Amino acid sequence: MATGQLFSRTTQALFYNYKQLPVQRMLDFDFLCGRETPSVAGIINPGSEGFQKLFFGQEEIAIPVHAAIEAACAAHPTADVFINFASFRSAAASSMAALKQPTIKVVAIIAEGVPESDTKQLIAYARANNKVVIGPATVGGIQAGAFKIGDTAGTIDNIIQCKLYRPGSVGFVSKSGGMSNEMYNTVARVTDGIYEGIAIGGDVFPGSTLSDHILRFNNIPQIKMMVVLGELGGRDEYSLVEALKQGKVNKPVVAWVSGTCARLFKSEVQFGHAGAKSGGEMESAQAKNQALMDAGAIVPTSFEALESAIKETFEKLVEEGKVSSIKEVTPPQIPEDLNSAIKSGKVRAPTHIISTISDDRGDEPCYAGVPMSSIIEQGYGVGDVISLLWFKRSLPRYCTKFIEICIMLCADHGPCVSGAHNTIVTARAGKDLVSSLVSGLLTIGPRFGGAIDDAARYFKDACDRNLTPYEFVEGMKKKGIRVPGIGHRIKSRDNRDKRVELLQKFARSNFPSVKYMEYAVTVETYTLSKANNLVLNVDGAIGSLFLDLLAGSGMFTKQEIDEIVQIGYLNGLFVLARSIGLIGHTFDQKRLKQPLYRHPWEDVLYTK
Ligand code: Q5B
Repeated sequence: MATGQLFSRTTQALFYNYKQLPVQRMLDFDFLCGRETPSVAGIINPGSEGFQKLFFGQEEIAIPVHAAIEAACAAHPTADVFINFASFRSAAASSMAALKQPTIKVVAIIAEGVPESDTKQLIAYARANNKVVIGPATVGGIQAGAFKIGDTAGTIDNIIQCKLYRPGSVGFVSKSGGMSNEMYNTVARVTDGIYEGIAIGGDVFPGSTLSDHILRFNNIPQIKMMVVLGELGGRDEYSLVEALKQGKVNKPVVAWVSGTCARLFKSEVQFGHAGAKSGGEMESAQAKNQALMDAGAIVPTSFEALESAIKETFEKLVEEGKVSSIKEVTPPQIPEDLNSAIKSGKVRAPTHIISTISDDRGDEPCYAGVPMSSIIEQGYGVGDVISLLWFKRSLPRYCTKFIEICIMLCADHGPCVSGAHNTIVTARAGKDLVSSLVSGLLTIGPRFGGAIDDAARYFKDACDRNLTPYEFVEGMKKKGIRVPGIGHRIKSRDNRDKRVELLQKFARSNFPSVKYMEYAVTVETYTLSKANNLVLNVDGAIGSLFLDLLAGSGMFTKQEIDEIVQIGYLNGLFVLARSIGLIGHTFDQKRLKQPLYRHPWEDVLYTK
């Protein structure tokens, strides 16, 4: 194991297996300590690359993300700490890969439950190559005012309370990460604070031992005394006993081995950590405390007395002039995250989007306030869903049935119409479903399926103004506008559009009034007097009938009807309906394995 200092104010780490919170906590600690560079140089997220945005104080920074350990080490050759947040299944392999990198000096393994045989191999490799493993099953460690591993020391509030943003004179090592938080607090209360604290982890075979760190602390001039918190089980504390006996430690060591209560139990007790079980007498807390005391450590009579033992030891050092007084600094305030500030009611922030038709935040999604379970249980149809999401209300059944009829009748009109043709050509060019679908949808407009809104606008205006069909059609002609919803390329007086007839039939028997549709029919009668193909087409039929639905259902105010017509909701019916057919044409072409479409030369008039 390396001797002396592991970390400094310029130490940088590579963080393996990205977890947002511990990385952000490291960066917040950096800011608190006034570090100039972030302590996380790079993130390794197996298989993905790029950048991860995080905060360094108030500033947002982009930390590089690497797909592999080797690439990360090559990109950040000065980052010598590897913080491994992999699961217990992959921690050993990734830790070994990191140890094998020449740039990595320290590997901290957070996972609990790493197989002991794997840990032993890591330990052997690290010792042979003069590297340090902290953990497994550790929260990590901290050098006050300089560098922190992951979640060590908990929240920013705790770090500030424990004065970990600036160095003190105490080196601390424990097995337990949870207890190290407690001890940082105790040490801060009765001394000038922590210089470095390490939790070695509670496994039977820790990557580095209590004595490894005590011997290292002994070589760090800024550390004036050491505190050790061991626990029952295992024999780790005895290597410290040996080091003390051999005179390898010349600074005061205050030690306590917890778990003295194990004797109160009749059978063997397993505490929280894998290694914390009362084995033979030698592994008991009492035996280890006694051995440490015999070897020269300052051992209190109970855990409660540990605080005063630390206090007395520190005060003695002060009296002896071995500790120089620390210059207190006020740490900067960490800007609070917007989300937590909003949650606690401290700030308000404007939203960027307003939405009124659906909400997925509760137990189940709601459409216009109607929960999904009601929609299914009460047998709603597509027409009901459309009325909730488009019109924000439940419409009477005859209205939603009419919407469904429109969808069914307009779902497809064969392969030769503009939309289907485009979709077929696109699908045959090898494009995907969405591309093929939208290429067909993009043909919808005033000449193809997209005249419903304009038909409704013009028929409404003319009918509301009581224009005769003659006044209306000739007035439009004067303006150079063809009446939307009138005329068809293949349908005529003698070859009526069945869809129009079906819609009219349904409306005549179900709608309270078909005033607008009847008006459109009188317009058709007039235009048919000019040419056979100037029939009321499907756009005109839907446009005029929807006016009747809006006006006759009693579900819409006059202003709402005007708004619906003015915004233009009704082409949506054709877009929605025809998507069904266009998707079908895409699948059809793919199923038939049709090759690239090329239009025949013979079908083009080449002219100058
Ligand atoms: N006049 C209709 O050309 C026509 C008038 C008008 C009032 C009008 C031509 C045309 C495309 C229409 C069409 C599709 C052939 C709607 C849909 C979905 C689809 C599609 C699919 C599916 C007319 C002669 C006289 C003149 C004009 C007057 C003309 N148009 N008056 N309103 N609209 N349009 N839309 O015969 O007094 O004599 O001077 O083809 O098909 O999109 O199946 O494909 O489901 O997929 O050359 O169904 O416009 O007429 O120009 O000689 O005019 O009629 O003012 O009056 P013509 P012209 P006057 S369904």
